[in-house]
Amino acid sequence: KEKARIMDEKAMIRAVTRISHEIIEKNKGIDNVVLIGIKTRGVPIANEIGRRINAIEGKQIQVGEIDITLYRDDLSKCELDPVINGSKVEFDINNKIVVLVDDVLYTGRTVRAAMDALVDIGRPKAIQLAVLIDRGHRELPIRADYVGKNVPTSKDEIVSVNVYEIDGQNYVSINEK
Ligand code: 3GP
Ligand code: 5GP
Ligand code: MG
Repeated sequence: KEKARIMDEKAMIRAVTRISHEIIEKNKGIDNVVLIGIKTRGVPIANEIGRRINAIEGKQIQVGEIDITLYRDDLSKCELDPVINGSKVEFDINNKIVVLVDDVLYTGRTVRAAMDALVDIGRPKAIQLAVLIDRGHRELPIRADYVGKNVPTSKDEIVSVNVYEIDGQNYVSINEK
């Protein structure tokens, strides 16, 4: 059940545009930078950041994707264990600045698993993290370098991120579990 719309399409576009500029500024250009979206909704967000960076810088940034699946090993506790399910990174990440992109940052366990997968396929110069929404409740010492919107939530709430490519609309809402 929807409780509140926290971002409309315009707000999402502005946030993604700002993050794109921040990635370029922090890294003094994008010559050594690649983007990797975390499935599912991190991928269209990474692609959109990529399109914006290409338009701003006038050159192509490489975009890959990584699939982290959440295994529910204890249904009663709803504990989710993120495992690496696959990746589509068709370029070398050695000595690159890899910007991981996800829709929502919560416990940080998915990002930790993604970093595990990355160091298995190469040795990045650095790993940075961009998320559309940071909803708090971290369980690991992980933070994002680029945040679309900080959204304080209770653990009973769900942040519903809708992206055009998957959901047919662009907006973010807070829903009751
Ligand atoms: P995503 O793959 O697009 O990120 O975790 C699987 C899906 O469930 C995610 O889609 C996410 O959108 C959605 N989801 C909604 N609320 C939660 C939550 O509280 N925890 C997790 N792990 N996923 C959630
Ligand atoms: P983590 O808890 O590992 O940080 O997040 C787990 C995964 O589920 C991430 O891909 C994250 O995007 C997603 N996720 C966690 N909480 C939410 C939420 O409230 N809404 C949505 N849409 N995704 C979430
Ligand atoms: Mg996600």
